[in-house]
Amino acid sequence: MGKFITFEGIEGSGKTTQIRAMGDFLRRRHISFLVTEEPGGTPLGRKIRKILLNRGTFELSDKAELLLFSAARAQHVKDIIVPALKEGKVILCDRFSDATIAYQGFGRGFSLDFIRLLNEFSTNGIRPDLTIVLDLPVKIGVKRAMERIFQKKEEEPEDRFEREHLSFHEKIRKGYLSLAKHAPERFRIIDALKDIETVQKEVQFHVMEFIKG
Ligand code: Z5A
Repeated sequence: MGKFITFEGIEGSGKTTQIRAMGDFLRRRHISFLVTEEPGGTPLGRKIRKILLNRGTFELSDKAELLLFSAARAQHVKDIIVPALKEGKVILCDRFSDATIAYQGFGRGFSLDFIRLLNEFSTNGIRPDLTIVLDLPVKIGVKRAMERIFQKKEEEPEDRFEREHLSFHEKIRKGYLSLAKHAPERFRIIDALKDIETVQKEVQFHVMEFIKG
């Protein structure tokens, strides 16, 4: 079986940057890996991602949002995660079921028990083996994310969540730290305020320690 590693954190915490660097590191060591993301990772997931992250012209209810993330995850697990695990790959996944607990549970206020049940249903009980949380103050994370969005200059920017109040992002950060506190065997928290190279060294350390196991 492969190894399922997820990267979590508030927006702009550096997940994409670190996953890319970790992929390069594994490639140089000839370790077979797969990079994927949620929402996304499959053709259906990418369509759902557009609905969820672009501002759009219609309102999305909190319930519809929760179910769309779950629908994308169900397809992602079936088409991408399970086959890659069977092939023995190391999976580097940008967000997974913990994101739903953090955003829709701690952030939007849905029952955590209900979300856990929904997560079990959409994942068939598949959970990450290791979860890296990149932690930093929300003001800095949102600033980094907005700068990246402006740099990209997309016609339909993926900024629906970044436009939430800072208090929403504070709840997400607290949510991740609470999840990590309750499952220290799976979570590793990294201070994402440090420079990119220092963060990368810490990510490498935890990932390689886990892989060598
Ligand atoms: N969401 C949800 O609500 N429920 C769910 O179940 C799931 C997701 C799965 C999409 O996630 C949104 O969906 C997300 C939660 C919600 N909310 N939002 N927005 P996403 O992962 O696709 O989007 P994101 O979190 O906004 O990703 P991001 O903005 O791309 O952030 P990132 O990947 O963590 O950061 P980055 O792109 O690597 O870095 C951002 C910028 O900071 C970039 O210019 C870097 O060069 C810079 N950077 C990175 N690291 C550093 C350090 N260490 N120092 C200085 N600058 C840095």
